[in-house]
Amino acid sequence: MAGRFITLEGGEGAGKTTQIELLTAALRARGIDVVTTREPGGAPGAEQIRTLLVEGEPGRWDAWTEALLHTAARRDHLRATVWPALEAGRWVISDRFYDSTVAYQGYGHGLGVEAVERLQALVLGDFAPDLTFVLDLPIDTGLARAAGRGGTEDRYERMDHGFHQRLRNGYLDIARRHDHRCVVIDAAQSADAVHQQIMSVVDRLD
Ligand code: Z5A
Repeated sequence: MAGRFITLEGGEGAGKTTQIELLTAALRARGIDVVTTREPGGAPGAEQIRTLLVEGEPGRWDAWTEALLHTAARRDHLRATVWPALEAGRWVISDRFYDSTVAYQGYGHGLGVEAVERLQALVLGDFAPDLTFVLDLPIDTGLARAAGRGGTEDRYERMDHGFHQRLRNGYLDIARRHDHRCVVIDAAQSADAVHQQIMSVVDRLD
């Protein structure tokens, strides 16, 4: 069976990690060879860049520097992890991909969708996920969930409310513009209900 590339997207605390665990277990139970990965990160070089991005003061990078760092990490992630796995016929499930750059840096930080999409096309060509789940939920619910996580990777959580509102609207806009591959899921439901919806879409993949 040919490899598939599935991405999960959403704002803070949307439940991506939780859903990736459930989806991976369900696919493996069907005998599918699955690789799970994440952005920023997912390869040794990209993980080093991740540290620069998720720790420290919210204003430590300007929007373009941040977009370039995320895109550099993505190039390394694709080259070292995603493309070899897909070529080997494996399924790859990634916690975030380029829609995150469009949403966070394009909408959230105001670089604009067109500029960020041009950057992605320059670096990645026409490579795209087969299927993208956009986990959507009210901002305060997501931030409360993410706050429970603790740790030092809280740089984005500490950005202002307006940023998170632009982010949520941005994701819904991305899903509308790319409705051939994006499916919006109400992530305020129970984890099990979200999983059932995700599986019903995955079952329709040809
Ligand atoms: N970023 C960017 O700006 N540009 C880019 O191009 C890329 C990323 C690729 C790191 O991402 C940051 O980088 C990210 C965007 C930016 N912003 N931040 N922060 P990340 O994916 O590592 O960070 P995150 O989005 O904050 O992940 P997270 O907090 O781990 O959230 P999650 O994976 O979506 O959720 P979770 O860990 O599955 O769940 C969070 C908590 O909620 C946890 O306690 C769960 O048990 C609970 N949970 C999960 N589902 C439910 C349901 N359904 N009901 C109730 N509780 C739930």
